[in-house]
Amino acid sequence: MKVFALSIMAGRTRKRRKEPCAAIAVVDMNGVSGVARFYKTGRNRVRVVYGFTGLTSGMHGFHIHQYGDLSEGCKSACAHFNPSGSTHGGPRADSRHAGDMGNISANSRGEAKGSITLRGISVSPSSPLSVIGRSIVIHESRDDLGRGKNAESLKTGNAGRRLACAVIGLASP
Ligand SMILES: [Cu+2]
Ligand SMILES: [Zn+2]
Repeated sequence: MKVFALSIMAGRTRKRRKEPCAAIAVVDMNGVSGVARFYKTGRNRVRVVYGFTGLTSGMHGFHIHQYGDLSEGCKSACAHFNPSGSTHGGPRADSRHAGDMGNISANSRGEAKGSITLRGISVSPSSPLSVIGRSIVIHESRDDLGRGKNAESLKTGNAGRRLACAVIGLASP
């Protein structure tokens, strides 16, 4: 009976154990702060869990940009991470940059919390789709997800100025 109870408990523990966080980006810039954590959920599938404060209320474009180079602020992170050479889109669109994460939505207190699952990226450092060493950028304006009917929409989603950014690094286990 004792053994039976213990094995049930062990099973529960296993079920509840979370996948370790593989990568992390810590934002602290222009009054915006918070963290985005990256979890592997499948082959080239990653779940991003984020929480930020210090935003203006409303929608803000949220992307993985190509480089983790912040030597000139968020500008030197360059364009959206786009290993497939596609046009810009929303996170669930067929045609999208791998780094397109859509928008985060901040409440009246300037807090944005949520999660999103992305296809076409990896948290394995050796993968050509790896996001390690790249950066996340939070924009001033809403990302139109490529539906803005102009050239810029298919490049940047017209998300405007780069408010804050952070390098994506390996998370400590
Ligand atoms: Cu961006
Ligand atoms: Zn994009």
